[in-house]
Amino acid sequence: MLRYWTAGESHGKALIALVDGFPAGLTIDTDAIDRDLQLRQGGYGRGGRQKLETDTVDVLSGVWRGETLGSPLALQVINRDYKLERLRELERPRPGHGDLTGAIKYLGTVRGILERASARETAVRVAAGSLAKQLLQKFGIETLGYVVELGGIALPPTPSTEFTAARAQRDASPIYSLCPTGDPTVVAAIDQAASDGDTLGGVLEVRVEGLPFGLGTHAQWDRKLDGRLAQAVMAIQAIKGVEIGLGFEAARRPGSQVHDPIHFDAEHRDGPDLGFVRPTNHAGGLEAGMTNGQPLVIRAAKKPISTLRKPLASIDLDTKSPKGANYERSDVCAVPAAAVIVECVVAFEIAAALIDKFGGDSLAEMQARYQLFHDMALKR
Ligand code: EPS
Repeated sequence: MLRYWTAGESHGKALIALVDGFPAGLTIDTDAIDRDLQLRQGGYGRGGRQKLETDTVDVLSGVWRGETLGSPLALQVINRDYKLERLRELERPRPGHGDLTGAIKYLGTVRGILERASARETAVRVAAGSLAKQLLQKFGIETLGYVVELGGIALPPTPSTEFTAARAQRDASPIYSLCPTGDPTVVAAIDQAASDGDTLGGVLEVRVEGLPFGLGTHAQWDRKLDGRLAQAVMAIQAIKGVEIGLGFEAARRPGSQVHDPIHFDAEHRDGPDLGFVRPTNHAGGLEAGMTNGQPLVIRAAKKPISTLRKPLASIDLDTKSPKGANYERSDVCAVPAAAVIVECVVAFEIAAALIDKFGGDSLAEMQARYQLFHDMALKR
């Protein structure tokens, strides 16, 4: 069973991800993890913090001579802007952040809540997910997250771009979209929001290719892969909605316009769909909580960051009198970063499902069992 937890405050000494159940025998490429960490720090609309930080991963345990041992991996990202002990308390909670609710729930300070609620914690979720991506690549599974809408402006992905080219296009876009013609309009909208003291949200899409049949199961609710993915994505800071395939649009169409017909094409026998080709992929690669040989397509809605330079109405927690919410240094827009984060948490859940199906002690055993299943499935 592959799982992880994180620890750390936004301005504490470091962030840690403890990854448990990762198979032995994978040579870790820490440079590739660092590239994802840098991508998470980027994207147009980021604030001053990212100029202070240069996020890199330090693998503290679970490896010998660069290879995983099957024992827990502790992944660390240092906070250069460590200043937690010197930071002041906030008296005027920010609407939309955890400030008010957390301070009441824990009968404590706003600072004690916001430091952990901050999306800075996603740095180590990216480290864990980026590691998971390296396992997926051993099985020919590739993942890509990109922005499809920002500040209400649609950014339809350029159709049918091959995966490596699409990744290069995403990385070259200032807002991590696959729609170069839309980027300048969105950049201007972010500039406008910045000068208005406002913030912007958006929609992220993640596509996963090369998935075999049968990750996840129909047999029990908490092992359905769609449910696990939704939980992982929804648990990212500021995410307010998740949809798979057609998502909410499926509710508006008759069944004949929703479900993906099944054909057979012997020429496709070598592909992940084993020749069971589907002319459409409205299901987004999942049927009954299991992968169906099609690419996975999942989207997430991210609300605008709740720290506004032009503050929203709030109160002073001590006097209860009306006051504008506190302003803390923040970002105008972290939607591009969220594309990387959603990609990484999705990759982690898929790696967990892959281990559920093919075992998790060692990479070599997983690969042998994967091949055995593939050969048996071809006889079905
Ligand atoms: C973040 C670092 C934070 C914020 C942002 C995410 O830096 P600081 O608060 O020191 O400026 O930019 O935090 C939030 C969006 C939030 O809700 O708290 C990061 O590294 O991603």
